[in-house]
Amino acid sequence: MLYSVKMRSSAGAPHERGGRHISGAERIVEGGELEETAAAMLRRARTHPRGGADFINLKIEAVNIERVLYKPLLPVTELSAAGKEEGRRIALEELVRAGVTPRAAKAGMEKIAALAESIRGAFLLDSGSGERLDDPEGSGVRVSGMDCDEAGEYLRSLEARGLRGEHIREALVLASKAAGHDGVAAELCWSDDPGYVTGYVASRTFGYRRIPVMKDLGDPVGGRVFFVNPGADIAALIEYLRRQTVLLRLGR
Ligand code: WAQ
Ligand code: MG
Repeated sequence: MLYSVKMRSSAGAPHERGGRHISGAERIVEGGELEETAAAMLRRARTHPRGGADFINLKIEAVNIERVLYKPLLPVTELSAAGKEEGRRIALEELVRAGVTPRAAKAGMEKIAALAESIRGAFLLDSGSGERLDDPEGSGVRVSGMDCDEAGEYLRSLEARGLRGEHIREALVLASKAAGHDGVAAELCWSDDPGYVTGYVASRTFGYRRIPVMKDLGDPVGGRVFFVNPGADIAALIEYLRRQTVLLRLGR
């Protein structure tokens, strides 16, 4: 039996009553891993760099195994950039190489760069025109319902290359799920953690292309953009990103 385990934590009040978001996490695990997984999430909520949580919501649901899709984890490539300007220039080049028009790539970059504070989800932009496709007043599309299968093998392969930590694991799983949908041409992302300046461009064709600097150290604003192929069924894509359970595997 597989279970989805989701945690979200906040300070001051629960999220729905205006509390400040502290951290969130989700995993899909076997029954035997439930306790360990839940304990690790509680620890994370209580000792997060953004502060300790006053409210922790932990939700555990059985997953219908017949509805699970399996997709490949994207291969990871590390690019180099000396600073934020170079990082962003490289990201634009990578997006264009993945089939996004220069105009849409620029629009996506500006969407994130113009945020006064981070929003919860990802912008969906047309990969040709750069027009926003999700609710223009909304806080973006939140991707959920994914984890990696055979996590040990996957983690060891990344760690062997010096790539460790929750940021990479979570971002690679999210990017791999999104790239597994035919409607997604590419993704642009950088972290909202003030101390974490790394970002990436991901696509099915070129994989997860890691860019070491995408913003200034201390900047608490990050974001995500999915560039959507013209003609894609937007409602179906949003449903896939939000709710379809996807397990990511090495190489297949
Ligand atoms: N679905 C959609 N958008 C999301 C989600 C989600 N589940 N989680 C976060 N976002 C959006 C939201 O706007 C955040 O502000 C923004 O993305 C950044 O989220 O070393 O840490 O979780 O290879 O801060 C990338 C580099 C790290 C990792 C990304 O993103 C590496 C990161 P964060
Ligand atoms: Mg973050």
